[in-house]
Amino acid sequence: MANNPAKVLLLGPAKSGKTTLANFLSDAKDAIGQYRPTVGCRILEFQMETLQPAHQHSSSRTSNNNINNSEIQLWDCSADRNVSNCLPALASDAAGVLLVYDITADDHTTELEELFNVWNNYLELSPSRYLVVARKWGDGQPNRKRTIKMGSLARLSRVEWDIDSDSHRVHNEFGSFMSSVLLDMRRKREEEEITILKE
Ligand SMILES: Nc1nc2c(ncn2[C@@H]2O[C@H](COP(=O)(O)OP(=O)(O)OP(=O)(O)O)[C@@H](O)[C@H]2O)c(=O)[nH]1
Ligand SMILES: [Mg+2]
Repeated sequence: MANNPAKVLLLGPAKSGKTTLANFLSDAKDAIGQYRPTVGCRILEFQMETLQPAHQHSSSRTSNNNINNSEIQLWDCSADRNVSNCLPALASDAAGVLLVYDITADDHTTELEELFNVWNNYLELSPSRYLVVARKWGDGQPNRKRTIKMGSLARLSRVEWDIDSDSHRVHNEFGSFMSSVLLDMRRKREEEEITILKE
């Protein structure tokens, strides 16, 4: 039975590079272009290879990892505050979240933390389903205050992604994140099935 696509939200302040990143990850043409603020939400669907361990009830003690072709749905959300009116609908059934900010922007980590605190109420996801993505491009220098302003984001995994100069690593790290999200989803589904069977 085919699984539904894994829905991943891209959230973050305006001009943090969400759309550029979404285009890059989904292999959309012209990933980097002129700035056009996103209105509402764009959905990009694509397939990617993810690593899934063999079924956990397998009798084999060696870990046979399977390469799966997984359906991913990126929801590239506008930073516009009007979007928060539709927050419950956007948050519904999300499997993972990329929290994106521009590493050179002074105020972005504060904004990102505020966004996280608001969305997290609706999402009810474990910290492993989030990835904080510090976007880098050109020769902009990181905001020096960023480490002391991570606040509640500090307990989430964080990566620095420059798609211009390190595209291979970005793809690999996104693949690892999605593999762990999909594994966690599968575990949760199996736990739910066991609970139903016990009832
Ligand atoms: N060269 C380069 N420029 C980038 C990159 N990411 C973002 N930019 C620049 O930053 C601008 C804004 O990026 P977007 O991806 O549109 O930002 P956004 O977060 O989607 O913005 P909103 O839709 O307003 O929330 C782009 O048009 C580019 O000029 C990148 O990886 N490389
Ligand atoms: Mg955008």
